[in-house]
Amino acid sequence: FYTKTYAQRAEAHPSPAAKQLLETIERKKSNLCVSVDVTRKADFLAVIDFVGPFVCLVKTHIDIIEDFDHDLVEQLQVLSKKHDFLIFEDRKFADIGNTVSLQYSSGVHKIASWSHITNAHPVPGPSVITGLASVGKPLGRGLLLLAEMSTKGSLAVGSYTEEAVKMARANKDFVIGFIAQRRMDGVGLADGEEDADFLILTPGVGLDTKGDGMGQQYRTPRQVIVESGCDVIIVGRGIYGNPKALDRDSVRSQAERYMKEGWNAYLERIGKNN
Ligand code: UP6
Repeated sequence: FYTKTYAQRAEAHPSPAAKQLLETIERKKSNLCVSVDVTRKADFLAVIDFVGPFVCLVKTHIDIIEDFDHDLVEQLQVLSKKHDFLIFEDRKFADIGNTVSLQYSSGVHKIASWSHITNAHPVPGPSVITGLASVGKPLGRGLLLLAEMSTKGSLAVGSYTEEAVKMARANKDFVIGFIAQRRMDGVGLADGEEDADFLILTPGVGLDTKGDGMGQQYRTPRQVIVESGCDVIIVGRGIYGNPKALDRDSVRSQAERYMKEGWNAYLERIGKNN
């Protein structure tokens, strides 16, 4: 799948959530996902409105918002339609099936009702997928497994990563891909087994710094898309900077800059660079 276009993959993809994301990427010519990790509702909605034209996906951590209310979700959905992007709640579920199904469907945030995509740590085993699928599959949602992490000293390596990929292949009716640092095609594949087209969404992307002093490690869009074969770059602070000093023009120009870097890297990867 490394050299296939997003459009070719969209056409062939069996999952409605993956197809929707691939089609959005192709339509907007953007493989950029912005991670909006700010704690005030007004800032959250402002950043999303600024970056909206440049992204295929907006990633949220809904539980960090101090003044969360139902109106926030409604406005997020309005922005998603206005700017044509999907929503990914980065909840990183990691409990038994019954608990994650409740965390996903209920509580204050009711994530499944508005988030097209969410993710889970594979650490509990396949039951975490079964629990989330019981809620999300009927709604046409998709799940990403955290096969690797961007942080220094991550334990999600080696056989853990390989088992995560096998778990995904056994549940490809709901798992659409991975949070990972590289393509997973062929990882842990049995003899004669056919691989699935898993999407690779990659955090730890920044053009101006190598880390954040708290374990985060950054690579460039080109390293991620061309050298490691990932499909979507996830950028947070590299785009919105200091949430206490949000500046519309600078947020927009950074988003545009990352969008262009990500798209040019993709064109290079599929051999269409001039
Ligand atoms: N994230 C990572 N690394 C992972 C998984 N998730 O950084 O392996 C998430 C973080 C944050 C975003 O929770 O929301 O991606 C990265 O933000 P940054 O670009 O500001 O570092």
